[in-house]
Amino acid sequence: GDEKLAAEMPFNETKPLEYGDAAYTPHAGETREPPTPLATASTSTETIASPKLGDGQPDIGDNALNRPLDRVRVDDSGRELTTNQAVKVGDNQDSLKASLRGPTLMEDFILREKITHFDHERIPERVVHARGSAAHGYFESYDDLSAITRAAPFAASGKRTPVFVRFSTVAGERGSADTVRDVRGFAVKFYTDEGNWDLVGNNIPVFFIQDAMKFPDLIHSVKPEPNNGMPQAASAHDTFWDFASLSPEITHMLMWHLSDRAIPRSYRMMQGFGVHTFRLVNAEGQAVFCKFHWSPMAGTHSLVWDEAARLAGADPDYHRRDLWEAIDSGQFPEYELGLQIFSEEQAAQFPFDILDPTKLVPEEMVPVRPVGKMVLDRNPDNFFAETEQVAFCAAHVVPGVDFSNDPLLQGRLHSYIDTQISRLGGANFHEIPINTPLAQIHNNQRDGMHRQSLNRGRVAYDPNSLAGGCPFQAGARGFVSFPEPVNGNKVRGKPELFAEHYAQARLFWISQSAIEQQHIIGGFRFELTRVQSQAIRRRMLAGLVNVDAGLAAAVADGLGMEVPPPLPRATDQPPYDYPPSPSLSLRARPGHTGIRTLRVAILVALGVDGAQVRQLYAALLDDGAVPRLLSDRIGALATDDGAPLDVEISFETGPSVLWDGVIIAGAVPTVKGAPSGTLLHNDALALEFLKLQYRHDKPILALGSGAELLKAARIPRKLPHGVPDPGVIVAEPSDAAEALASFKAVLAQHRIYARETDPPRV
Ligand code: HDE
Repeated sequence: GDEKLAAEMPFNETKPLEYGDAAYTPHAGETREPPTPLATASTSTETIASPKLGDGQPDIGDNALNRPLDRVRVDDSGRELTTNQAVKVGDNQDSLKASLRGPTLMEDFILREKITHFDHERIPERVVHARGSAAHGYFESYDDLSAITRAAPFAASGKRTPVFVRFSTVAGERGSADTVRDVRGFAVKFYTDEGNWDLVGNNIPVFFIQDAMKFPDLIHSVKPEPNNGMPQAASAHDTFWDFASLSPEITHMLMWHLSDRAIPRSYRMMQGFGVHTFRLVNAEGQAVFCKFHWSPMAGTHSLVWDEAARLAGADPDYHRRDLWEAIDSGQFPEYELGLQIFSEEQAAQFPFDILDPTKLVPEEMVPVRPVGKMVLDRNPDNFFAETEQVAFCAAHVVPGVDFSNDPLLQGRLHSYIDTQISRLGGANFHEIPINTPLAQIHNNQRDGMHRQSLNRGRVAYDPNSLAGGCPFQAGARGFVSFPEPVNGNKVRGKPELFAEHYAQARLFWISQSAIEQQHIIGGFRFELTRVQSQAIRRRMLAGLVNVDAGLAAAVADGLGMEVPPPLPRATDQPPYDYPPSPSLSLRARPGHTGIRTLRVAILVALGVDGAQVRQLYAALLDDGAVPRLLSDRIGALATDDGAPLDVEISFETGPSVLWDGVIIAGAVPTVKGAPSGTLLHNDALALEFLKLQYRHDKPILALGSGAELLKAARIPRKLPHGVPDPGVIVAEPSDAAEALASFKAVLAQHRIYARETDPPRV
């Protein structure tokens, strides 16, 4: 079967065997015409002469750009080494020399080609969002939404559209750590039947500034300071907070940025937002306003700050690895797309301006309607070719989606294409395979750096008669901008409601649980402690007074400062008094995936109860969790029942922060040479492991003599206010099954925040 098929197919064609249809084709209710297969394409190019002298249209049976990525996949297995001209290379170890000890010859084109290519391997990194990780998948519409929008992905219930999604941090350079405090990018490229639509969003629904004019200043302030290049991937420095304290419009965003939203547990466990108000337009030209929301099926979960900081050292690729491994193991990340839809008339009633990207539309004012789900089911083949070269552009929309006049969005419409031209080396970046639409491209654009398509015929202009007028204008089938009436004087300025900067910051604050509020206070304390200028700290505190007096007092206390008088407000209008919005708390979305993909360390040592460990391990695997055996060193570990355990990871390579929970296995002191009783209690790494599991609010299960290790690590069994800690579970080996069930229930909740004290007890 497969072997025969492989032998008959052109070499690169064997790649889809790895992925099957998933290589590019969505199924289940898909309505897209698949691109012309390679075979037909090559016949049509060979047999149909180019109609050079214009008796009709050039045959464009296949657009070379529109085939699936298979056409550029390369697999070296079983092949001989060649140069880039496909000349076979006999010796890849030695350069060509004039005698063995003589100088290298200029003639050595093989050496020169290899080194030259190497010299040019890097391209400029993205000026923001340089660090990212991506995956392929599909979007599936729940319903036919054609009454609301003619956008192709929503044309039918069950319709699937392929997507490529890139998650990112904003401030850090390409090699920076994943777990830093930052906004996360959430950029989705839909390869729709009607061209590419890029929904280039973030994991926070509001932004730092209100106008594109300020973006370079914002970014210059948060990036490493230009004199010494420090700090990397961090907002905790004077220039950022200087800018922030002088830009009160930033206040709402800061509340999110200092919250646990900025340290997600996983890209699979954070929301995404289109941020700006967009328009959806149906085939009759009727428009509504829309805000886009992505919500993860795995729930919204975050790290705690001390853990995030340690993770940056323990595994700088933490989020990249997490995404890759989840997809690799078949636990596909899923997100539901929701729309908040409202009319011009509704918008006019809101106490904020819908064109202001520092404001959100509370779900209590406009509910979120779930309209489809996105599944990420395939890792990229090649990080550079796909994740690095993918070019998202906020201006890439398809018929049915349109912009609003949000002045931040308007600036973005220019920026993205412009930046790709320098980053990807020219105007033909749309021909790079990952950027190429699946729909056909036909226009009179020609030439430029690295042009790949072989546009046929002598006509590259419009109007023409020599090519029968092709390509034709599509008229109403094409993109038609919503005919919004515009009237007024040219001005530089802002609408009045833009001047109110605190009401929604307060809305966010009062909608958080007590522990979330504590974390925000901790975030401000950390960042402002790093700030050296007293004046900046004071200005920031003065702004916070306008959000909440208690917040300002708590942060001031952390900095050993007095609360200053409030910053003067920019408008005389009294701020709108929003009721709390429970959906703004991370706890609003616990998720429905149980303990799937969560990583559980099982601590073992010589003398451990082997049979019990094997049972625990199997039970966790069954539930889709990722159990691993940990000890002071790896390798075979003798057990009482004769069958050795295979210890997979040591404390030094698998420190506590890499695990979502821990099980301490009990001892059965019948193994020859094993210490009797407590295992690992002399190992400071094991004790530290437990302390950090506790400090980072993770569940701990101790079986049998494992309880002794808890004691040695001084782990309290009770919460600060005296009730038993549901996440410190101690049981006799005979009750292991019941204890494991309690452990799993707590693990599915991720953290026992009620443990936290300031400073920490453990
Ligand atoms: Fe971006 N942004 N941005 N941004 N942005 C870029 O484009 C820009 C903004 C976002 O994974 C750049 O290809 C301006 C808001 C994401 O490749 C650049 C302004 C939101 C990504 C750029 C904004 C975003 C980018 C850098 C204010 C959330 C990464 C490299 C007017 C809605 C996409 C590139 C990826 C990337 C400009 C504000 C999201 C320079 C001028 C608001 C997720 O074009």
